[in-house]
Order: sequence, then C-alpha cells, then structure tokens
Amino acid sequence: MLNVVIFGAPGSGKGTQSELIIKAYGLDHISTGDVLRAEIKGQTELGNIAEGYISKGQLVPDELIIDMLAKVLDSKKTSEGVIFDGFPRTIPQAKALKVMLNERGTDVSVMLNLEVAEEELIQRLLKRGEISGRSDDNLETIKSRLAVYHSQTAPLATYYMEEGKHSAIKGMGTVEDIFTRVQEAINAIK
Ligand code: B4P
Repeated sequence: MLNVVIFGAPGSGKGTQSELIIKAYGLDHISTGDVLRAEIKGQTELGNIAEGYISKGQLVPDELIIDMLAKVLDSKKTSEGVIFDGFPRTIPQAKALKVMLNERGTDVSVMLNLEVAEEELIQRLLKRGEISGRSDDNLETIKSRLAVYHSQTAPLATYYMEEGKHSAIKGMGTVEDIFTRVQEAINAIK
C-alpha cells in the first residue's frame, strides 16, 4: 500500500497536489480541513467546536482530530493506499497515525514536504480568500496560521526525517512542475 502524507505550511499546495496524486495513483483522499469544513457546514457538535479554532487560525485539539481521523480512515476502502492531506499537524497526531496504520498492518510510505517562501504563501491565501470567501483566508488569520505552523507543525519535518520518510519538494513554480517533482519522489519509493 502507498500511504502518502502531504505536508507544508498553509497555502503550500497540499490540496492542489493531492488532487493530482489521487488521479495518478488511485489513492483514497483524507483532508482533515475538508472534513472539518463539512462538519461546520452541517452544524454538528464537532463542527461547532472546530469553527472557533479555525476562525482564529488555531489548530483543532489533537484528541478531536485523532478521533475524527480514525472514523474517516475506517470508512475508506484503502485498497491502493491513502493520501493524508493536512494530517498530521502535530507530533501527537503523527504518533497516533503511526499506531492507527500499524494496527491495520501498514505504515506511512513517504512524507512530501512542500517548501514555499512565506511571502508567496500569504499571496496565495489572500488570492484564494478573494475567490472562495474562506473565512480563514484573511491577513490576520493567515498570520496566526503561519505562526502556529512554525511552532507546532514544522517540527514534524524532523520527526519524519528520523523515521526515514521525509522527502523535501520545492513547492514554488507551476502546479505541473511541482507535480513532476512529487511524482519523482513517489516513484523513488514505489
Ligand atoms: P486546511 O484545509 O488543511 O488548509 P491549508 O493549510 O490552508 O492548506 P490547503 O490545502 O487548503 O491549501 P493549498 O496549500 O492546497 O486547514 C484549514 C484549518 O483547519 C487549519 O488552519 C486548522 O485550523 C484546521 N485543521 C485542519 N487539519 C487539522 C489538523 N490535522 N489538526 C488540527 N487542526 C486542523 O492551496 C492554497 C492556495 O494556493 C489555493 O488557492 C491554490 O489554488 C493555490 N496554489 C496551489 N499551488 C499553487 C502554485 N504552484 N502556484 C500558485 N498558487 C498555487
């Protein structure tokens, strides 16, 4: 099975590259951001809690996210493998993912770290905010998301390096050029 963690700062292209990976490799897709936005739209208990965190640019607490992820994972067919988009975002989430996959007789195959300059991240997210109207794509919230990324999420790069799973991808340039680099990294471990 091919289990890919797609990783990077907010706006680094995780969702964008995930769509191309799914088409090329036939993987199931789990985007914690998409699941949370659906919960918010459905006004579920989890959605109502998550909304408060997301609107401030903070992470939703680990225990809620890990529980949510386990349920979504069980609903997937996982025949070819899964792309994890936006999860894990903290060390406890990464450890929980390892346990969940090991219990299912599998593991993370590779972590693709999309590296993009901060100024470009801000420009991309502001542009998306204008088009999609996503409430967390405004300058104030973007700045707190980036601060949270540096303090809580970026340390995962070292975690996956120590696991021997880390692959750095230059995330600047056209979507197609970046996808070529992504494919090279995936094909190298297949
Ligand atoms: P996410 O939905 O994961 O949002 P994101 O980090 O902003 O990345 P996204 O995938 O949407 O954007 P992409 O880089 O593809 O999370 C939202 C919030 O949910 C988090 O802040 C957090 O509160 C909560 N959350 C989610 N998962 C969680 C977890 N595990 N634990 C706790 N909380 C969690 O693209 C951005 C833009 O750039 C797009 O408009 C795209 O078109 C554009 N773009 C992409 N590639 C480009 C390129 N090469 N050139 C120019 N533009 C490009």
